Amino acid sequence: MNKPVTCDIFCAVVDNYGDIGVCWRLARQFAGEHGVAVRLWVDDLASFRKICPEIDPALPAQTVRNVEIRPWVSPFPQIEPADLVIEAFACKLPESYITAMAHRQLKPVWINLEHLSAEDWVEGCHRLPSPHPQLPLVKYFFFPGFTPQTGGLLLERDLLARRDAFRRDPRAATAFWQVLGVPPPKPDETRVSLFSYENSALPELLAAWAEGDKPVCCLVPEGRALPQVKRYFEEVGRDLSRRDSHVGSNPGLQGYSRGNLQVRVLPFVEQERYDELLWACDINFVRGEDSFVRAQWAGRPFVWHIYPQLDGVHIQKLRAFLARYCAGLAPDVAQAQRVWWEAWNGEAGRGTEPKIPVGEAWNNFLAHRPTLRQHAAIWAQQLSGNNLALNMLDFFREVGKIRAS
Ligand code: TRH
Repeated sequence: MNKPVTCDIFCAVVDNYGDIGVCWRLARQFAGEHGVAVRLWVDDLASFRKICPEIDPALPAQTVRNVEIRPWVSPFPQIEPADLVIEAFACKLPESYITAMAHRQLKPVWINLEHLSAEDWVEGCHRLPSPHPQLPLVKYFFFPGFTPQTGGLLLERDLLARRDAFRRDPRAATAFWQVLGVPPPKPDETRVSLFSYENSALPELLAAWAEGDKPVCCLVPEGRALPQVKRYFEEVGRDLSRRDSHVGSNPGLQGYSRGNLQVRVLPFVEQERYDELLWACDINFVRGEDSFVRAQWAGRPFVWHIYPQLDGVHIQKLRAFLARYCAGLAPDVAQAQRVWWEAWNGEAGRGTEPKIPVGEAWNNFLAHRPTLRQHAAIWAQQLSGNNLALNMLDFFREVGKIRAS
């Protein structure tokens, strides 16, 4: 079989939106670009609805963008397994489904899609087989990543062309801001989108923006960083929400201001629209996994708030990415990038970089904006040659040949 005709993707939502964000993107790409009949099994349709408002969590089955969406319930229904089975982030398939896979005459290609990491060991583990201890089945580990020896990154066929068309046409951004109810940027303003977890560096950064000599407009999607933003403005005592509550076409939009800082609270937008926000901003703050990748496709300077892990291993992952990302940069630019990213991730002064105040780290980073912008565009272009969905389909073909021989 050259191409899978059917594909089951299993997604357990551990927390936040990254698990479903990645699975939904992959499902849409297989269905829309490769004509695969995809069933997406999700254990939390309410979280799914946040990034795709068309989802009705009450339905036992629904088709959205050519993907069949099914709630992952227990007991799991008796169904014929697909040609390609994707277990996202080791979410553990239902036992009855695994048994049914073993009963298929031509066994499905079973892939465990792993989390993204820039660490070196990923290359050695990508595509490794793990035979089932009892059943005639093999599960393969598939690692996304940043080098040709990894599975690459999720990238829609037309994304970069759509991004460039959006940027070429000034009316596109104007229309986008209008729909969100946000005024277009002032000429000397820095416009940032801020999607992060709770972050101890945030109040200091807001203060630096407010006290800075150039206007900053910060767009904060509803979510985990927002209570901290609100607290900051409560403490400094300026809430714009009452006098500024009827902005553009989005009457509920909240805003705050102090000094040179304007903050606008954005509703969580549909996943496809989130890209436009990244394209339209000068600098993007992103987090987790999927928004981190999308900021790279946006080809603009960005800042990553990595998903914090209790044992601190996330810092190794952060540094592994920084090492790759900064490789082509002049030493002073690389240092400004590293110091600022470490400060944003609560690591100021703990690594090899000097400890400096958050505002200073930001200003040094900002001072290199033209170079970082150029670098971000080149980086996106370089990464775009290694496409995760295409690699998975190639892998299916290769494993298929082994199964048939
Ligand atoms: O939400 P995240 O923090 O998700 C994850 C999960 O916590 C997961 O368990 C963890 O393993 C992983 O991080 C590392 O961040 P992420 O990955 O960026 O996912 C957010 C998704 O939400 C992404 O698909 C973009 C989408 N999104 C929208 O659709 N609209 C929006 O307005 C915004 C801000 C985001």
